[in-house]
Amino acid sequence: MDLYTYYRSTSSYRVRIALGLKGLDYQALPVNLIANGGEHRQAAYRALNPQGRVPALRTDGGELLIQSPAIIEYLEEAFPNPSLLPGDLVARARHRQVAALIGCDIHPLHNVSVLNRLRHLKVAEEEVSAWIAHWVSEGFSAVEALIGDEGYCFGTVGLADVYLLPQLYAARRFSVDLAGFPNILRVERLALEHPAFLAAHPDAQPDTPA
Ligand SMILES: N[C@@H](CCC(=O)N[C@@H](CS)C(=O)NCC(=O)O)C(=O)O
Repeated sequence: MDLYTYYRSTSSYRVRIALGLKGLDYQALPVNLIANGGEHRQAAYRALNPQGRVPALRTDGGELLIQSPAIIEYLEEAFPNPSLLPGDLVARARHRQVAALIGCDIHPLHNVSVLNRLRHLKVAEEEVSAWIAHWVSEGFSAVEALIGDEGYCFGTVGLADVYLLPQLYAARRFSVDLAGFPNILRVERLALEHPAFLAAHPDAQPDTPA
């Protein structure tokens, strides 16, 4: 499989973790979101992905898939073992609610194009930072209450953790105060010792700046 990815893209990071947890090999094809106005905006990439965002995954069958939730679900269904979800239906829904909270209600509000839109509207840089901190803190308050108090988000590693670690990376990058989130920080400490999370980390990618 080929993964169109950018080292510090949180959506790409999710897919890299999912691939790692499932022990799947892939070739990383970096797409630089910053250089030359963004390679993701150029015609060659848009011909592959009409939305012009990362990640995108080319399956072994040659199909091009976009949107990290769809890609992760594809991986889960195509390669069910090890699973990212527990067997119990309610427990599965608990993983998915954290994934949706992060993927739908936090990350889109600090995506590159959204922040650039704020800047285009002449919002001052400190207000942009306050905007990011507001949405991350509000979302993390809910995640903190939803996840358990030992182990990964819900005990053993799973889908919720696949979404949480990249969001934490982004929160740190934007200097969001995380002191009020002890459960979230516990999960981070555990995951940052797990080989699949380490291999997927933005600091360990082929396109990570030296
Ligand atoms: N919902 C999409 C979001 C994809 C997305 O927004 N990716 C970001 C990087 S994390 C991107 O390509 N941004 C480019 C831009 O906004 O111009 C997913 O989960 O795959």
